[in-house]
Amino acid sequence: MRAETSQPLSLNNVRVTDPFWAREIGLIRQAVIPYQWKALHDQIPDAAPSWWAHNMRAAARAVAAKKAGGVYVPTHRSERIETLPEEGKKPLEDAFYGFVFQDSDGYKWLEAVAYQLMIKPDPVLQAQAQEAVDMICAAQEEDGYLDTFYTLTGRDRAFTNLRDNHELYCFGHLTEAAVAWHQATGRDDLLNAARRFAACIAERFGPDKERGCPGHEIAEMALMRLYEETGETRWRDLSQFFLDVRGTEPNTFAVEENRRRAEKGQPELPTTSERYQYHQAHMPVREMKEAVGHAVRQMYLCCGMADEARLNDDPEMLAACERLWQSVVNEKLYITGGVGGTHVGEAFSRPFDLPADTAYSETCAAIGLAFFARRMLQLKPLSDYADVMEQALYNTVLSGMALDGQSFFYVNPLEVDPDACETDQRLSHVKPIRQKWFGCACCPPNIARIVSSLGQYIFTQTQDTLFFHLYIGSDVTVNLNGGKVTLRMEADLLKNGDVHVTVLEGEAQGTLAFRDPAWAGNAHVKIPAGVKSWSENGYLYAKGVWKQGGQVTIHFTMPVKAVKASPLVKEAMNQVCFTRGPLVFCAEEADNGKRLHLLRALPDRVAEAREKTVIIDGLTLPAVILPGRRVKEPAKNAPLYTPWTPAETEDTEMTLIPYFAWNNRGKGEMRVWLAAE
Ligand code: FUB
Ligand code: ZN
Repeated sequence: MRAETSQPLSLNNVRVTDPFWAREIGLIRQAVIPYQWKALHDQIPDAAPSWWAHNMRAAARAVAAKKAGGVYVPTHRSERIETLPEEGKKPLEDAFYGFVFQDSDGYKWLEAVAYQLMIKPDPVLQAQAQEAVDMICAAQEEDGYLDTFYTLTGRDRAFTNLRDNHELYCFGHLTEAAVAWHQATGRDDLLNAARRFAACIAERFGPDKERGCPGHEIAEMALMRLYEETGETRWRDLSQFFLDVRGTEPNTFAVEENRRRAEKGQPELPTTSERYQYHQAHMPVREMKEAVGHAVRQMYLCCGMADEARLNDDPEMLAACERLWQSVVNEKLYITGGVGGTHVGEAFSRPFDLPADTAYSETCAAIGLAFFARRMLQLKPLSDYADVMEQALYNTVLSGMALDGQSFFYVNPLEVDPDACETDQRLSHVKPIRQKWFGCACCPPNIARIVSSLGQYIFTQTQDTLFFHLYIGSDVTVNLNGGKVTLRMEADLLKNGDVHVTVLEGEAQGTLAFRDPAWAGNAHVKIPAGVKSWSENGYLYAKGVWKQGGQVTIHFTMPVKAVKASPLVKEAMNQVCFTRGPLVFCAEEADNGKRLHLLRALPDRVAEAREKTVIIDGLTLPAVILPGRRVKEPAKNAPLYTPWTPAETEDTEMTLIPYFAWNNRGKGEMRVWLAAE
């Protein structure tokens, strides 16, 4: 028998009280969700339109016309990934606009709302979400099909381009939203819509039916979630089918592509491994060793694989997950918890290729990594997984959103020079300021859903054990071995490493397991008398009877640290990054002037670091002051090359702020890696 796996807690049972994260969750509720609702309705001035509400309403009209017995003739048929109104012309009421996966923006919004409703009921917000649910349900075709792109551009071509056209991706996001909505409200309207679409998909694809799998993964984990919510094993089996058919011969994407080529009278093409790496379809998933291709796709695939390993008790799949995890964290992870070293294909690059200025590091990819880490934690409580989850959450996930929640980064580089971004085509993917919205707006609503569901990353539990994976202040109610207790965790890692856990009420016999973070120095731990404790895999286990007043106190030392990358990371050679606890710091022009590359950090003197606070956008944040040097600027018209002499430097002090907070004081340079002297 394998060890028991753990489960995230219902958000009804976790109330995040952490000074920093409670604000973030509240910001999502008060600012981001209303803002995104406007975006879905194209009401943000000067921002790229979303087309979400437009497409849903148009599809609902098409569906109504079909139901009324009419024949719906699309005003324009399209195979394109993105369709836009003809220049200078008014958008057609019944045409699909935007990217083929536009439906998913609203599904993600709805999922975030559902989590927020679990945290705190709100009839007004729920009514708004119900409006979205009704719009979605109205766009569902009679046979369960639900994808506005094909409904509006030619339903006869549905499921013929799984590789590029994202209908299984939209299905996945619909299902994730539907489960969350069901859990939040008890309503099964959206859940039934998801089940009907799932049934429509299962009618066509499966072991004895057509072979096919999603070109952009997510349906795999969504189906597993649908199975967990409904107990209907057919969804688990469909997920497993999608996982196991991927990358097997004949490659389903090659079959599709060749069919399309044949329709156009073009010759068949052989499958190329490189072409299919982008979709992780270059080999069977159980044989995979290296994270490759489009980073979000790879991370979402890993999530589906980890769910399959857990729900089918599948050691072969678990081993594949572990290999992919090692590939990411040992060779392809930015220190900011981001992944995806190249904008070409929004993809993982080769091992150790982690450029700072041309980085892609899409916000969604870091979110996908956090999803994967949580799933690995469910399978095995190893602190390494939680370390990476925390690294992604505190750095790249947060950097994806401005402190006021009204603008967003898609790409999260570790070095920015605005002049270069604005003039150099090689950096055209790097935006020097956060954007109000995007034509391809996958990231902003993804931030909303992960931050709103943070409680499911802080804790997981088995029947006996409550795991504290993240030290984020929260009140949590949990049932251990039949006894119910409410615990209060007080923590504020932006300030210090002190953690107090107190039993507020109830009594239970069981185990509390506290992660020992990789960033922590020696921990001082106090547990109640009579509680037995031991350490295992980076967790401190404390087993005993937990009753009112019982307390655990942990003090993690959290000094500022100087960190270097493996010498195999060419881009970070002789450079240093400063961290404190889970936070990665960066230098910004606002504090340190222009030409940040002239700064020389002094890692040997890191003990002299002084902590201070800065107020950015009304928020008090930790900052660090470090001794450093600055290379003197050359005289005007100095020659480009001169005989070598040591650089002339002068003493300076560098002020560093948390990476996630950069670019909240206007446009300016930023660097995470600083030249080390
Ligand atoms: O394809 C859907 C989403 O759009 C991906 O996850 C992002 O990387 C962006 O390409
Ligand atoms: Zn994204």
